[in-house]
Parts: sequence; C-alpha cells; structure tokens
Amino acid sequence: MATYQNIFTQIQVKAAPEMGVPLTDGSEERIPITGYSYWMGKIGQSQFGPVYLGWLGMISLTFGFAAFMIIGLNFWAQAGWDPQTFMRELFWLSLDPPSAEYGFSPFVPLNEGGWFIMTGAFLSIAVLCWWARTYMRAKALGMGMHIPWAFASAIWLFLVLGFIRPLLLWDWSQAVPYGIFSHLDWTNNFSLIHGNLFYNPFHALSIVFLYGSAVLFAMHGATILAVGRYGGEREIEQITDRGTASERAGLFWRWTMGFNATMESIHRWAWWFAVLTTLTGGIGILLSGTVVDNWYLWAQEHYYAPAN
Ligand code: 07D
Repeated sequence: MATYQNIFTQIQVKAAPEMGVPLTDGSEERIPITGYSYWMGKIGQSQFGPVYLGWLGMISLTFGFAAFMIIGLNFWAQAGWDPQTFMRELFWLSLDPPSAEYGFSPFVPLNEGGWFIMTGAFLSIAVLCWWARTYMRAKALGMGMHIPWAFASAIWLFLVLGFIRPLLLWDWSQAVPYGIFSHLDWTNNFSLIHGNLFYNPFHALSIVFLYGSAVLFAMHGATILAVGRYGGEREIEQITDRGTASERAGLFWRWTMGFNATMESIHRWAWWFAVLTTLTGGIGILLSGTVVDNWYLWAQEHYYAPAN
C-alpha cells in the first residue's frame, strides 16, 4: 500500500500550470510566466508563477532595488572600488546616519549621511508599497486582513527604529545603520546607553512573544506532522470528525497538559504571539531615550532591580 502522501512526501504531478482564480475586480493581469521545480516541490509547491506584480509591486521592487544599490555602492566606494576588499570587509562595511550636529534635517550632504536618509526613504516606500500590495491582494482574493495587519506590526518596529524615534529625538544619528556588524554594534550600544535593555519591560515582553512564537510553532508543526498519516495537514476539513487526525491532535495535548487549542484557535495563538513580538518591541524602543533614559535606574525605582 502506498504510504500516505503528506506535504513532505508529495507526489509531484507535472501538468498544465494552475493559473488561479480569475480576477474580477478590475485588477491588472498577472504575469503569465510559470515554471516547475522539483526541488521547490520538496519544500512546498513545485509550480512557481504566475506572479501578480501590478503597480504597487513595480514601485516597491524599484525603490527596494534602489535602496539596495545605494547601500552596495556606498560599501563599494568605502572599499576603494576594489572587489577583493569589498568581499573581505563586507561584514564590517556600513552606511551610517548623519551625525548629531545635523539634527533631523532632511538636507544633509550625501557623503555625510544624505545617502543614508535617501536609503531610508526608499526602503520605507518599498516596504509600505509591499504592505499595500498585501492588503490589495488579500482583498482581491476575498481573504481576511490578517496578513496585512501582522505585517503592519513588523513595519511598526521598523519605522520606530529608523524614523519615528529619531524624529521624536530630532536626531538622525539615533537611527540604525545599514551594515551587518554595525547594526549589531548599534543594538549593543543602545542597550548600554539606556542602562541594559533587559530591564525594559517591553523588551522582556517582546522576548516572551518571540520565544513563545518559537514554542507554539514547534508544538503546532510537530502536532500536524505527527498526525500527517491521518491527513492532519488538511486541518479544517477534519475538525468535526471523530477518530480523525484533529481529534488525535487535540486529545494528545489534553491528555498531556489538560488543555488543547482547536484547529482554529492555534492559529490565533500564533498570530497574536507573532504580532505582539514587534508591537511590544516598538513600544519599548520608542520609550527609550524619550520617556525613560536608563532602564536599570527605572527598574530600581519600580522595585524590580535591587537598590544599591
Ligand atoms: C527588526 C522589524 C521588522 C522588519 C521589517 C523589515 C526589509 C529589507 C533590505 C537593507 C525583528 C524591513 C526591511 C524588507 C531590508 C535591505 C536592502 C523585526 C524587525 C519590516 N534580545 N534588542 C529585540 C532578545 C539584548 C536590543 C527583539 C533576546 C541585549 C535592541 C527581540 C536576547 C541587547 C532591540 C529581542 C536579547 C539588546 C532589541 C526583536 C537575549 C544588546 C530592538 C524582535 C537572550 C544586544 C528590538 C524592544 C523582532 C526590540 C530587540 C530578543 C538581548 C538590544 C524580542 C532573545 C540585552 C536595541 N530583542 N537585546 O522581531 O524590539 O525583530 O526591542 O539576550 O530594537 Mg534584544
């Protein structure tokens, strides 16, 4: 008897490409380029395309590419236009924000932070257009708005770090630099300057949700794979049936910890944990240096760091 085929042991049928539902809302047409990849089929759907690009997609990719090129060309200039130096120094190269003397002025000489501001503007346009694209495509498909709103939570943190907090402090130099180690150094310095971010309760909450997301994802992924032999990955279809994958999945957790999420609620758990990671994170960063300068002193005042 053939082993039950689940998502990871999928039989790959090669047929005429599936073009998706017709668009009835007057949207532009999809780009009808399709293809097939055996290796992509190993981890997901083997057919790629057609892609809906549209104007928002075009604008987003154009500005994203421009931002990427500005960063890359600045790196290259810093490497003296030498490919070897570029490759060797790549992890240490950085496009930095203007120094504090420029405040939050948009008019900064290109080589003193002007490129940085332009990159931030372009990247923000790209990210926001991509967000609008997720909204429009979800609407066109008659879906809920869960994906755009979850993405908006990530964009919130992104904008707080690179725009809203520097704006409130009227200081571009507060923004995160574009570079591999430079952004890690920035993160470390931020924590040191503000008296150890571990004492920022919103950083703590963000970690709770980040770690919580990992645990929930592991529990849910493992549960569904474990009932894959009963067709568990079909989830919703199975909810009401007795003796099914879903019933076993639920029973497992009720037997082991007395409570089980449902096939629907587990996804709400996952959505909220993911969304709250960046939502609380953004609040924590926004409060740092604006409302609270030093989180360790703040924690001492609020009785959860030892008073000296
Ligand atoms: C950053 C925002 C969304 C991103 C978007 C992407 C593109 C493409 C392309 C450039 C991820 C837009 C961009 C599409 C770009 C081109 C070409 C999401 C982001 C929309 N911390 N910490 C967090 C832990 C410490 C510090 C969060 C753990 C130290 C700072 C998270 C530890 C110090 C900040 C977290 C730890 C410190 C954070 C991030 C342990 C010094 C933040 C959540 C065990 C190192 C950020 C409130 C996330 C934050 C953040 C975890 C330690 C500093 C929960 C586990 C004590 C400054 N830390 N951290 O999802 O929100 O990020 O803080 O030690 O800003 Mg921390």
